[in-house]
Amino acid sequence: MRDAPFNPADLPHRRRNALTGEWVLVSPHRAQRPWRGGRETPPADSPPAYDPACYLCPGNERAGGARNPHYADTFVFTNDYTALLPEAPAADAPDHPLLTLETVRGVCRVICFSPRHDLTLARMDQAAVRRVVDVWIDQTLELGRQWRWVQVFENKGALMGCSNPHPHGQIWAGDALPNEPAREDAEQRRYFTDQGRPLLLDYAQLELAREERVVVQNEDWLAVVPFWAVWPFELLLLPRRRQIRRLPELSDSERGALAEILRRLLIRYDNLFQIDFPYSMGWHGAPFGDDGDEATAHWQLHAHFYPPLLRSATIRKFLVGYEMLAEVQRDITPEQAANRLRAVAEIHFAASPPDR
Ligand code: H2U
Ligand code: ZN
Repeated sequence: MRDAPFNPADLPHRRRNALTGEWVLVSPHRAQRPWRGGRETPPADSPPAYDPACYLCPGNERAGGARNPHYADTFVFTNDYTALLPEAPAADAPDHPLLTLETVRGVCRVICFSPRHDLTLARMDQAAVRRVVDVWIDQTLELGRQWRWVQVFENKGALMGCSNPHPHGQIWAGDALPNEPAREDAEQRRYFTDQGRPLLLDYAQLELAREERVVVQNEDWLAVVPFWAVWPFELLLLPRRRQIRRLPELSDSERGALAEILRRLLIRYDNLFQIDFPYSMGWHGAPFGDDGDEATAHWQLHAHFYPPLLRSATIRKFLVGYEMLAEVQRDITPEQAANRLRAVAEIHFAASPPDR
């Protein structure tokens, strides 16, 4: 045993997340362990195309009394329960270094992806997904004029704590740089200083050359289960051709290619366990306010997809115990997860079979 070569597909090891500097414990030998824990209830029947009780459907009333317009494709509004407020007085200087606190200002918005209550991004056609891409870009451009960090994200599925199946995402924009992008900023900057190239542009080339973890690709984008993935079927979506610091820098054809690859990867997600696959996804790009090419030379735009499911539609992964107290851990390797996502079709399982 001692002389056998180390095989990371069989033996415990740790991988370093090059984007955050954090380590993940990988325990592939454990993937076959029996499961006696809880099961999620199987997903309910598909919702109606219009739900009179839904606060996101066209024409309906929201909390606080505002009424949605009869929108035809996308619709953006200020969150009625906003987590950030645009105006706040400056906080007093902390009176003890252990009790540090600062004022934060910002805005929260909700984006309806479609007037149809029963759709998801995976079930929308490419033109409709492209309209969502355009809204993400327009909102990022507008909010980036005022706020340092613009977080575009989608929380999908009851498993992710999403309250409503109506296809929607959110944007929170504020004047602070939050933890995750702050770590990514530091690690990308460090790599750029050492290597002279953006970390994620090098990473995209490396993954395209190795092919082990690539799930989908087109002329402008690739999606991989990252080498350092924590969530079983986590994906990282990256530009492959050139440095793109933020969403608004995408060309028309890169936007179209983005809509195409998004649909393909989300259909694969749904097909994996034949359900509307739950996840949190969101975009990271260079913070605003760091202007000039030099200040953002280390940044590459990317999206993260974090799905909570482990090995079936009903078994979810929890980050608890060792993971809360020591470090995060996964069982199946990222390479095995990429194989499984590559093995499923790119035609949605719910799509009716073609006429013959
Ligand atoms: P989820 O994506 O987590 O389900 O959140 C939907 C958002 O919609 C949530 O942030 C907001 C909630 O505050 N909301 C409104 O803005 N108006 C409403 O009438 C209900 C929910
Ligand atoms: Zn609805």
